[in-house]
This record gives sequence, structure tokens and C-alpha cells, in this order.
Amino acid sequence: MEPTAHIDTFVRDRLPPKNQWPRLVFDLPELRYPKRLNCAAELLDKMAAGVYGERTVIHTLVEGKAYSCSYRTLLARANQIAHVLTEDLKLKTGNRVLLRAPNNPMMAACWLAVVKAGLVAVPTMPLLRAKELKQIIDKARVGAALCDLRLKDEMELARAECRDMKQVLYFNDGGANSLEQRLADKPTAFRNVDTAADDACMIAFTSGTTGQPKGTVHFHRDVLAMCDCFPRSCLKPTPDDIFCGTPPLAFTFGLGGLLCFPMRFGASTVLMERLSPDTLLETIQKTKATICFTAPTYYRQMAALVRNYNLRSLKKCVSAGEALPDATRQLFKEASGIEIIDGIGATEMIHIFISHTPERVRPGATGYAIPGYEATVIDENGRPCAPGVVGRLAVKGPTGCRYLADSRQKNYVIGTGNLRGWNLTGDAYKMDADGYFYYQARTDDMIISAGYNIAGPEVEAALLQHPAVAECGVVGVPDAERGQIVKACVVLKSGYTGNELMAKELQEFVKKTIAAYKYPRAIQFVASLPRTETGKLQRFKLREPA
Ligand code: 3UK
Repeated sequence: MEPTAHIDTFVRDRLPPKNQWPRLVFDLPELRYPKRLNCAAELLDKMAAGVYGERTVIHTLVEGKAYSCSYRTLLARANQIAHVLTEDLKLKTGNRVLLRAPNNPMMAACWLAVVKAGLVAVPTMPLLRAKELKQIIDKARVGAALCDLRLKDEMELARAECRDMKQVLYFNDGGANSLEQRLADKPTAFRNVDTAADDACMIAFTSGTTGQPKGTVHFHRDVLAMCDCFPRSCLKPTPDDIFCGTPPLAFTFGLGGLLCFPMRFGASTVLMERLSPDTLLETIQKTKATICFTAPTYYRQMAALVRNYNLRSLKKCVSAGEALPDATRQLFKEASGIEIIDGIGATEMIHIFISHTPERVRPGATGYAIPGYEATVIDENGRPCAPGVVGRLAVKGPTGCRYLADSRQKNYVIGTGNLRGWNLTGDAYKMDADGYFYYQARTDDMIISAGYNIAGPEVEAALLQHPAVAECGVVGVPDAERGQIVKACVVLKSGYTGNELMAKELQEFVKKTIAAYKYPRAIQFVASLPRTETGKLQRFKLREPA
């Protein structure tokens, strides 16, 4: 590794053992980064100094009123925050800083400030509770936090339980001792720390449903690699693009799509704190956004509302976080004329590695390995599967999994054989002869019923084609006779009633749409489905007895 700029080497000291590292490939010319690199300097200082300086980087709406800020203004703000971190809080390079806020301009400025100062950002989802925050603070040994005032309660509860958490500054507050008050008399210039390309700049925690959260370590180089892969090949943004969407900046899907990608291309982003499908559409209309990032469930709900809005500005839509059912793709296309760009990414890989351009879409497929990445499907012996055969997805590229001090590293990165150093995402996939990848299920979500392997998402895709179905989730539940049976939890559209008759009709519909043995033997009608802050269905909750 390159000599570190970090005085505090906590993170480097807790990287996985060398023999468990992912193998990295940097074949594309745009991925050949210099040995010394500060990604915030590339994304912010460099852009602010050039032709983009006076152009807008962040838009926001506060009570319907539009505000915007230029690259140069954002740079000045981030620099002042960097001074507060290093002078007032006396943080040393390599120290971890917790970040907590909904998507707003201060959250963006704080992330950039932390990274400019050679500190390590630990962004956290706004809805996390003190107990979850404590796990993260303890694991990453975080000594300071920058937190939105509205998230103060859980922050203070966590702080009381964490000896390491010594200093917390609040923002969007305005009061005495707030971050805003401290930064006000700081210089607007700051000398960035000359970090190594492989110094950590962020620990992103996975939104795991069970057990201790896993911290994935990302280097300065990784942040630029995420900008130079997916957006460059599939989105092709221009400086006139306006990005918009829902994923939190604390989720790498949102950090890329709503902050780093726009900045890498001299474009701008709309940061909004809470967006529902209808307010997202309203925001696109008001800000004339051109690119939208959100989860499949949002596109499905938006499809029904599109005609109430003027979306002429909108050109491209990206879906990730969970599988995009073809029925949703078609509904949204009929409503808006836009072919959604699906992409699978992971916190471990930092962003998307299989996707497609709108022109090269294939129904039912997530896409192909995007330039910079390789992907394959392997069997239980670790050998590549023939086209059409379901196996485990393995990927390799310029980014890869590095858990902070975690024995689960060896479950994610292959340790032996020809594919040593490839990443196993935990997804069951099949590939066709042209290299398109078709999602089946999470490997541990495959349903085994009377000896058949059944992928829940395939049954969901069938159900979603029925006109009465708004949303659904399909899981395996224990059954004395068959081991497991297929159970569907169904949200009906308004105007339909969930009764015996409807259950029968849906069962018959699935039998006619896909192989009959996959039909849901149990159907439960529910008012809504349990989802994470990132739009993922919480399948484990559907397995719990009603
Ligand atoms: C699933 C998908 C099918 C898949 C993420 C884009 O979701 C992200 O990261 P997470 O760590 O979860 C990773 C897992 O989510 N998944 C994500 N996208 C798709 N399954 N089709 C998709 N398009 O199981 C994957 O292993 O929360 C997504 C960018 C950055 C991200 N962190």
C-alpha cells in the first residue's frame, strides 16, 4: 500500500488480512488514478476552480421555495467545516466522524469537509435508533459526530452509552454553539490533506437485517471509481443534467447518485429531505430534474401518478436496491415513455456493477457487467455455470469488499481456486449466452418446496401482472409435508377486496403465468409491506406467523 496520510491508523490496522482481499482490476484508462488522491478535492476543489465554479451544484426546496448553491459556495462552506473539525474539535487525520442528517445541503457539505480533512466519514441512515448507532460507533470507534438538530434525541441517547463519542456538533440549528455558528468566522480556504489513493475516506455500514452491522471500508480511489464506471457507461451525464431522487446520502446508492455523480460531471443535484412518490414527481416538475434515482417500489407507485405532472424535463431513471419486476418496467414506460435503467449494486462494492443503457435493455435482466467489471455465475463447487443455469453471482472490478475487522470477510471474497479474490454478493443469478444476468433471489431466500427450488421474486413478478395487485412479497414458510410452501403477501389496489375468491383467482393467475408448482399455496392480504429506509422489502418479517 501507499504510505498513509493518517496519523490515526485505526482503519488501516483493521483491514482484512491480505489473503482475504478482493482482487482488483483497473483496465480502463479512466481508472488509472495517481498514488496520492483526495476524492473530495477531485469532486469539489477541482470543479469549483474550473469552468463550473459559478454553476449550481445543489438545489433544494424549502416550503416550496427554491434555493441553490454554486460549486464555489459549497467549496467555501465545506472548507469552513473542515476548519471546525481540525481546529475546534482537534481531530487528527484518520479519525472517524459520524454523519447524521436527512438529504440536505449541510449533510453534503459535511461529508465533503470530513473527506477533505483526511478524516473517515461514517454516514448513518436517519431512522437508526440509539441501539443501532451504538453498534456502529463502537465498531468504528467514532469520536465525533456532525448531526442534524432534528436527529438529536437518538444521537444523545447513543452518546450517553458510548465512551468513545466525545464531541457532537449540531447543524440546521442556528443556535449558539451550533456548527453554523462555529464555521461563520473560519476562513473559506482550506488545505486538503494529501491522502493516499488507498487511504480510507468512508466506512459504509450495511443495512443488514440480522446480527451485527458490517462496516465496509472505502478508499478515496473507490469513490472516484464508482463515478467513473456506472454513470460514465450507462448514464452518460452532461453538465446540464439535474439529478434527483430518494436514496439517503448515507446509503452508497444515494451518495453516488445524488452527490458524487453529479459533481464528477459538473452537473447539479436536488437534495430533498423526505420524498414520497407524489412529492418526488412534484419535485421533478418544479426543479426540471433530468435524472431520477429511486427504488423499484417507487417507480411502480409513480407510474399511476405520472399523468398528473409535467415531466418533460425527465430523461433517465435509475432503479436499484432490489430487483425491478418487468411489470413495473412496462407500467412506468407506458406512463412516462422512459425505459428504466436497472442496476445491481452493493454497499461492499460501493455502487452498481451490472446494468445497461436504455437502448440495450433486455426484459427480465438486470443487465450485463458494465465496463470495468467482470461477472460470472458459479455452482456450489466454485465452477462457472453453463448459460441458463442458476448459481451464485461472483464479480470483480476496480472496487471490492473490505469489511472492517470482521470474520465474515471470507464469506464475501472467494479465498481459493481460479476465482480467488472475486466477490460473492449473496445473490442467485443466471446468465444467458450473451452475458446478460437474470436475478433470481438472495441465495438464502430461495424457497425449497417439495424438492423444487423456487425464487420468490419470480412469483412476485407473475402476481404483479394481475390488475388487482399493487404490491406483493413472496416467501417460503415452514410446512410439515413440503418442507416449505410458497406464501404471498399481497397489497391490493383500491377497489378490490381481499377474500377467498380473490385468493383463488390470484393462484390460478400465477399457475397460468409460470410453472404451476410455483403458485402461492398461502395468500395473505395486507395493507402495506414492511420496507427498509432504502426501499428493500424485509422478507424476514413476512415469514413471521401472522
Ligand atoms: C440487492 C438488487 C436485484 C442484491 C446498492 C446500488 O442495494 C445496494 O446495496 P445494499 O448493500 O444491498 C445489496 C443487495 O441488494 N440488489 C441491489 N440492487 C439490485 N437485486 N436487482 C437490483 N437492481 O441482493 C444486492 O446483493 O443495500 C445498490 C448502488 C449501491 C448500493 N449500495
